[in-house]
Amino acid sequence: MALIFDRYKDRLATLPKEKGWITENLYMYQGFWHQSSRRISVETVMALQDTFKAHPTDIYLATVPKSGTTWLKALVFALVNRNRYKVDRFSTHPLLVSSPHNCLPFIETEIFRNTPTYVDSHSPRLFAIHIPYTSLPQSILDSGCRLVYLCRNPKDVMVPMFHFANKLRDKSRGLLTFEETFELFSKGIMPTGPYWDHVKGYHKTSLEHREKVLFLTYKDLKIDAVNNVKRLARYLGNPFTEEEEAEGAVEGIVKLCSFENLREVNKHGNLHEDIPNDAFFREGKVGDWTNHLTDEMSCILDEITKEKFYGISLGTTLFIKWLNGDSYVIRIQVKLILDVCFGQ
Ligand code: PAP
Repeated sequence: MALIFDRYKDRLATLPKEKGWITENLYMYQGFWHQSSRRISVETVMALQDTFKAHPTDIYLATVPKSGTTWLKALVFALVNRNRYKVDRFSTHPLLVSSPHNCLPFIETEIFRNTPTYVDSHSPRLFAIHIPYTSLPQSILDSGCRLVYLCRNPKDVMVPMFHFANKLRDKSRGLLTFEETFELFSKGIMPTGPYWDHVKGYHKTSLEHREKVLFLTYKDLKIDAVNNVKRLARYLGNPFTEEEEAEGAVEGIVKLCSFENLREVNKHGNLHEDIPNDAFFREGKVGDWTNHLTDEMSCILDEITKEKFYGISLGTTLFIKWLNGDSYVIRIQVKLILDVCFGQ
């Protein structure tokens, strides 16, 4: 790790910085804030941009941190590997003994291994990323591979990020207060933030090139996991057969990856950088922000969200409508703003 950090230290020194959540500082690179000297960091983004080679069969799961990454990792790992790890024999399933983060790694953390799994893993290669769309390595953009984006209400992203950061922060720096967190988040200052710009990058591509990005929301997954897992499977070119559906394969995967089940499996042990496995499981609900944000904070975030999303959605909607005369896109846009601003 030290070698990679050292390679980019001169570039790091030129970047604007701000107060960090977990690490001391966040650095602005290509319009987004990143941590430094950690596995998921600005140095990793630079290193991947310089060296990473994507394959057309790759699958990338992209999220703003705390949007449901762990859940999406589990679902996609279970569905893509369902012939290898049968739905009727879950007792031997890797997700029953290991964290979803071990089963399906972040590409950012792979670069630090002696033999990254992307060097010799079989197809399709599955990776998660927190990298904003506009900072993705060019080879991912050019390869024709598939991306799945999971979006969560910003207020429901800020709250888990607040708890997670305070768990991981160096205690000598003191804990973040909720007010400080709100201030940073609403200014867009969080790891891989601004939240809104991250969502917009992937959302825009999902409208313009539906084959490139499947855009899902945490709330939709919560409301109807079965149909969204089927949708995921179709998008990934691996739809469930009628026989599988009749045997309850989809329900089996949803159950295996449920919050309760994964939380139980991950009660103990640590991931890299001494992050406890259980730090990725807190409430697992839609709308827990109502227990944390004041009405005023909620209104401010709703205003920012409306302003940020309305601008692009209108432009993109008109563009797409002009292309294919399709009112479906308008419905998706309105739904996105409603879900993301007011979804509980
Ligand atoms: P990451 O981006 O750092 O990997 P991520 O998994 O996105 O973290 O965030 C954890 C959130 O997902 C937690 O939300 P909460 O704090 O609001 O509860 C966690 O509880 C939630 N989560 C984890 N697994 C599941 C699951 N199986 N179903 C629903 N939510 C889940």
